[in-house]
Amino acid sequence: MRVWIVFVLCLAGHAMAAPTEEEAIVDELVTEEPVVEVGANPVQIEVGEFDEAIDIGEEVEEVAAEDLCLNYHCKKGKVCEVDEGNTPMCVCQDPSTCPPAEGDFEHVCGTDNKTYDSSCHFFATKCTLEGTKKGHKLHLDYVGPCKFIEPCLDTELNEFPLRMRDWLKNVLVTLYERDQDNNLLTEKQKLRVKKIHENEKRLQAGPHSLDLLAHDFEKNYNMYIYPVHWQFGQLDQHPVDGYLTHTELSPLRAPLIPMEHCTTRFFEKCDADDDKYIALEEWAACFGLKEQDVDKDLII
Ligand SMILES: [Ca+2]
Ligand SMILES: [Ca+2]
Repeated sequence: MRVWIVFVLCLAGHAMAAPTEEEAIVDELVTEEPVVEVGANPVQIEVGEFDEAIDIGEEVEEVAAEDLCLNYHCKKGKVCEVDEGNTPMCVCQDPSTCPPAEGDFEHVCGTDNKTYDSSCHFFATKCTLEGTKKGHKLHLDYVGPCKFIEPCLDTELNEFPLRMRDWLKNVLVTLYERDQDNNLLTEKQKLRVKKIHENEKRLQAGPHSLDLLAHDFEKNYNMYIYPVHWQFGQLDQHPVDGYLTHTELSPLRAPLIPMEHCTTRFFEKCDADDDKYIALEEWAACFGLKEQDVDKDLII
């Protein structure tokens, strides 16, 4: 997952707008559900054995607590702690324990329009608001300090999918061309992209007028079907359920917003039924695919 995101964003820098942020930030954006890994082996402590040597006992318990937390993953904003019964659990991280940001590039802007030092600070703060209305509404909006983002005009909004579709296709083709040793794509994915790559009618990557992009979409519509599905599959990971949450969309959305001022409006519009999830059907429609071309089996 991480490899493609970093790569895709590198391309985003070239194809869609200005250079992008460090990969570390993007990695942070991928939220993991809490999972206890199979095979975690809790260390049993006989407290009585250390009654007479309290100092040593504390040390041993500390080590044991670390061990118990070793394979216990918490989602962003939480850290593992061991309770009195030696059970590891996820608790909210104190934002002050986050590593200090090394520069502006680590800052993130929340949907509350506040700049947070880093995504760690953001998620730790969000965790402390869990269960409240404010916490429920708070999301990481974009990478970088909060800034004025010009309103997206209707005409600009219509142009956005034209460029985004072309960009997705080019990202895939570039991944394919560079994939000799890296395994950036699976064999099944390669087979799909091979067809696009070998198609002589393919519009080569580069700056194209909107008219040309629109014309190409009409003429070579079939070439765009797979890239749109591919992108959905890359994002639909936590969990894989055919719906994108705000968090799942973040790795694509958050770095794009400061460069593309229509990003927010575009993805808001994608959620046509306004249930806060973008279903595959909604996603495909958003990119102009016909209903009959939406195919879950293309997510490979
Ligand atoms: Ca999902
Ligand atoms: Ca929806």
